[in-house]
Amino acid sequence: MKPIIGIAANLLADRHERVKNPVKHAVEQDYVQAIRQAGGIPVVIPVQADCEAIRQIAARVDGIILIGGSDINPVLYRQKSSKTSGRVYPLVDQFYLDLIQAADELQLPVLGICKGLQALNVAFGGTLHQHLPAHVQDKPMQQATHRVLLKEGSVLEQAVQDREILVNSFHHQAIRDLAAGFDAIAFDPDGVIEGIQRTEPGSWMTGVQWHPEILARHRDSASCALFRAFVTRCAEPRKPQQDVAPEQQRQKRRG
Ligand SMILES: [Mn+2]
Repeated sequence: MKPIIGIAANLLADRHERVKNPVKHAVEQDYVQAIRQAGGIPVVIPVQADCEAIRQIAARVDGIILIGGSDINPVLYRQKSSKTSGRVYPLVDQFYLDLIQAADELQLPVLGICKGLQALNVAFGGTLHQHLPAHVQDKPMQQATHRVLLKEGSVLEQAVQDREILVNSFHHQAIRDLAAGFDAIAFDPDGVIEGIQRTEPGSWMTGVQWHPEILARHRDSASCALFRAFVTRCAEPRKPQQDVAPEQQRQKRRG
């Protein structure tokens, strides 16, 4: 059986919508395609606020992708908003954080892309640079222009079998303080963190600051390898949750 991969949606207001509700729960086609190409079955998870519902959804998928989107509300990493910060969507931010918490409890693999990487860092106590202007390339998004060095032995290095790759770059924020329990595994030549992975045994949470889903559409081998590594991990059986199960059983008996 192929693993089912939940893709967290963004909220999008459709300016051309004249009749129906203009607010859409949106996922770019490239994420859907990249998962299918890598051997997974994509499902879109709409933005929602009910933690328990999010937990139940997480329990029914084999992995989660957190996709690119708007800036994360700086309040969530204990900073005031600077003038260069973009528009924030607190409902989407909380949805990402709730999904990460559920994934952590269920030992569900998570791939965080761009905002997804930033959300992983913030969820575990890290902070962000609110504006790093040099990381938005002029070239089209499908063009890899940005040199990134990969840490030896990391998830990324093992997936792509190389210490250095070329990626695209479309972010104006980046990790400042790395969250505890995470390793920085990819850097640009100036030392900006471009990739992270969680160090906790049994957990697979990896984030990249670039957009591999766009490069994967153009058959970029490193990007395809990253999605394959994630989907392959999602297909593996997870350890049974010995410490959670008895409490759930008690609740069942009570209820
Ligand atoms: Mn970059």
